[in-house]
Parts: sequence; structure tokens; C-alpha cells
Amino acid sequence: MNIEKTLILVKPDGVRRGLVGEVISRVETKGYAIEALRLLNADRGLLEKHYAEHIGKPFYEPLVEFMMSGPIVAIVASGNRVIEGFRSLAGVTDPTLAAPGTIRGDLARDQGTKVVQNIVHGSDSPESAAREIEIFFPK
Ligand code: DAT
Ligand code: MG
Repeated sequence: MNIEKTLILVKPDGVRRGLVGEVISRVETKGYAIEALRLLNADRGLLEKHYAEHIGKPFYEPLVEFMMSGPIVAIVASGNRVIEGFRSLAGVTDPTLAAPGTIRGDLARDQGTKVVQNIVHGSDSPESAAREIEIFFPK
């Protein structure tokens, strides 16, 4: 047994397009449990913490601007191997290359923007998940 928790974000493009239910539905029908959920407007300070690994990259500023462009939904989901399982449900970062059947592959495409808009975020390791959950759901 390897019961884990992961942080999922429905990004502003997903919320604007009314895809919150679709994302949650895919998580639930896969069999993962929703543990916490919150709609919020992320500010720069919060995003700096969340995306610390990307500070200094060419897409960092566009990424932060995009993530502040509208409300996001933060979700904690749990289940055995949910961290890699949700990354698999999400598909690869570039929505043009994300496989059909994945969230990004089915629901997103290249919009020609400086930052890739790809509907969802999912933690990429147990360490990231613990760190990110604490940012969005502080105790
Ligand atoms: P992921 O969200 O798949 O974990 P990441 O952590 O490498 O990808 O990057 C965070 C987000 O930044 C990603 O979802 C979209 C955007 N992004 C990543 N690499 C990019 C690039 N080369 N050009 C534009 N946007 C990029
Ligand atoms: Mg990432």
C-alpha cells in the first residue's frame, strides 16, 4: 500500500472554460478521493512559493501573470500512487503533444501564448506534494 496525497490545481483557463467539474470527474472516476477543495485568487507571493523551481526561467513571469488572471481551484486528492496517477491523467506539459485521453490532450491546445496554458497542475513527487499542499491548505 502506498496511499499518497497530491495537489491538483485547475488553472484559470480551466475555470474560465467551465472545466472544473470535468477535471474532478476524471479524478473521481479513476477512483481517487477528493480530500479538500478550495476556489481562490492566487497572489504573486503564493505563486512564487508554488513555482519556486521555475524562478528565472523565460516563461516564469508569463506563468505567474497567467495564474493570476482569474480564479483557480486547489484540490487535494488521495489514493495509492495518486501522484504519478494524476500526472498520467493530466498528460505531458505541452498540450499539443499530450495524448488524447488525457486532460491536457483532450481539453487544451497551443494558444500561441508565452506560457503554455494546460488546464491543470499536479504535484510531481511526494516532496513536492507535501510542500504544495502546505502552501494551498496551511494547517
Ligand atoms: P508541469 O505543469 O507539467 O509539471 P512544469 O512544472 O515544467 O510542467 O512547468 C510549469 C508550467 O509552466 C507548465 O504547466 C506550463 C508552463 N511551462 C513549462 N515549460 C514551459 C515552456 N518551455 N514554455 C512555456 N511554458 C512552459
Ligand atoms: Mg511541474
